[in-house]
Amino acid sequence: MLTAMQVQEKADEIRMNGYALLPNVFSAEQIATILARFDVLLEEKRAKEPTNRGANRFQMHLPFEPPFADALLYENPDVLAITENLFGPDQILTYFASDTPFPGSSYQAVHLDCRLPFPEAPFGVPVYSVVLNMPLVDFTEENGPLELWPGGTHMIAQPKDLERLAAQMPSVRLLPKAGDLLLRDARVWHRGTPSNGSRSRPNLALVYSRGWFRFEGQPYRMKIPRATFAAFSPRMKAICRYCAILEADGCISDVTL
Ligand SMILES: O=C(O)CCC(=O)C(=O)O
Repeated sequence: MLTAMQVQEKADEIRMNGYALLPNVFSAEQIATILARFDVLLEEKRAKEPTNRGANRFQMHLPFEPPFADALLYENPDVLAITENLFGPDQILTYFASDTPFPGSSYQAVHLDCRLPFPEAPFGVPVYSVVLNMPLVDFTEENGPLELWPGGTHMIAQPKDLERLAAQMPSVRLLPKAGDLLLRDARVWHRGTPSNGSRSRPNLALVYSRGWFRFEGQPYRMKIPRATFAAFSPRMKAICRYCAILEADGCISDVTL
């Protein structure tokens, strides 16, 4: 567990730089179990659907079930302490998915993961949405690491010529290890890079936001099995209040608290 001072430091890193790393959260055994199941699901998807994030790159929603739905991931005390420091007590979890380049993938366009509440304003507002990434393999220079533009891109208006500006600004290619967690402000400019690795490079993604923030144009809703939701802590139930409940018969219901 992080100390109160460490939580403050990590939250401030996100405020200032746009991201922070939490090293060694998951063991090699836990990662191996998650990766084995992940590879099966993604191969099934690849066999029946075209790529949905450019050449040899897949976005895939994850079922809220083991081994993915592990409280160490979705209710991680350090992560929630950091997001609570950033957001205040009211936060929501609305996204549980993954991004995976395969060898032969190319550069993505530089992008933000959420819209800006005041797009016309020349300056940013405090952090309101954070992506939690969980690499399932070590990121290396070869396997298409995530490239970020830290140092303030989350705090400015979204320029029309994002790609041109990004080319003039310093970026970092993050190389977290499998088992580490990455927290990044959803506004930070970023892109996936080309992979020449020996296998795919899965990166799980969860999104936590202030209670009032909504992603637009997302028909997708996280579905949590009824029994899993019933076993949640009161805090986690509130965090998941905009998710859907997956009933035993496959029907979907709204959450009632
Ligand atoms: O490469 C990654 O892990 C993230 C990719 C990404 O930003 C996206 O697909 O929107």
